[in-house]
Amino acid sequence: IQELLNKVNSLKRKGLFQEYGSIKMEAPTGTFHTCKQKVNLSKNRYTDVLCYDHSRVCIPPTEEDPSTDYINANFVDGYMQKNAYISTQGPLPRTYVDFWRMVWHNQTRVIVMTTRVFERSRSKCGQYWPNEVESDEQFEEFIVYNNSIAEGKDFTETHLMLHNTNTGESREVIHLQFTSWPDYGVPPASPFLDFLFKVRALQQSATKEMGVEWTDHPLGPPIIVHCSAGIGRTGTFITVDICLRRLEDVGTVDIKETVRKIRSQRAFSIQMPDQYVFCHQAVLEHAMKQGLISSMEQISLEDSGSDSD
Ligand code: PTR
Ligand code: PTR
Repeated sequence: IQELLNKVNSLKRKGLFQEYGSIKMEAPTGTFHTCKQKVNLSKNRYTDVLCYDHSRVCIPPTEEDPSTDYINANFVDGYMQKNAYISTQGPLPRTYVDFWRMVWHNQTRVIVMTTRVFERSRSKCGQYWPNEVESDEQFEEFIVYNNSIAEGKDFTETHLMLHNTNTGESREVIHLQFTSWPDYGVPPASPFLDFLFKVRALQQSATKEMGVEWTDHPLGPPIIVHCSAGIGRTGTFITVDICLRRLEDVGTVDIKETVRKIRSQRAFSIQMPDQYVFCHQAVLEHAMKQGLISSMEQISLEDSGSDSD
């Protein structure tokens, strides 16, 4: 971790921007055929945010629409855990049902949302869950109930009940929405870290409740993470989570390799140079809080002198 601090202090913002630039230049590691098929085009929120074929999440086709199993979502590996996450776009009204099918099919218990529904009066994500306590909404074979909402300063925790009318089963799904991430920006590190640890704690208790079926997969079913496009803020969240897990396990961090690996599963993950810099800041902030680096150390990102870019 000391190495990371030295790296940040010597590269500074400018050097990290360059490093991010070199990652961004790398060619895609797979194909994008399914997301470009005519039947699937209207299921993409952004025409330029494509979904790799090799890691895409397939949803079970239904009788009414057997032609496609497509949703703009990819499995992303965690630290020593295959498919720890699903990175996806903010659902569109025409993909709400697909989204809930994906939740059900993958046994997901925790949904992480890092955008608001509207930002600067533009729609960034559909209102795909009932957002009033004790209300419910039906999405074809699913009924989603809102059991409780706890609104904090930086994030909102909503407990949903997902009922599958085909099988008669119900599952609790926790929806965690981070509300302090400004669009075109990065969040404040401390609330972001609190949010991340809240996500982990809820995933852990949900997994414990699930019992034996997950004992050989101790971190549980995939956590679904989305923002608007499912690349910028989503990629940032996953990068920091993976890096901190590795830090906790073996005491080292490799942000560059982590981002490259995530990008090989969810194309374009981490959208802006500032988000790349933020990953470094968040990891260092956590390390300082944990006393892993001396609180006397300074993180200095700005070049001295009059250089202002
Ligand atoms: N997509 C832009 C690019 O290709 O560089 C950058 C961008 C990143 C635009 C994030 C908007 C972003 O955030 P928001 O969804 O909050 O508008
Ligand atoms: N075409 C959009 C743009 O360039 O702005 C795609 C886009 C939108 C990319 C949002 C990234 C975005 O950010 P995030 O993944 O954090 O929602």
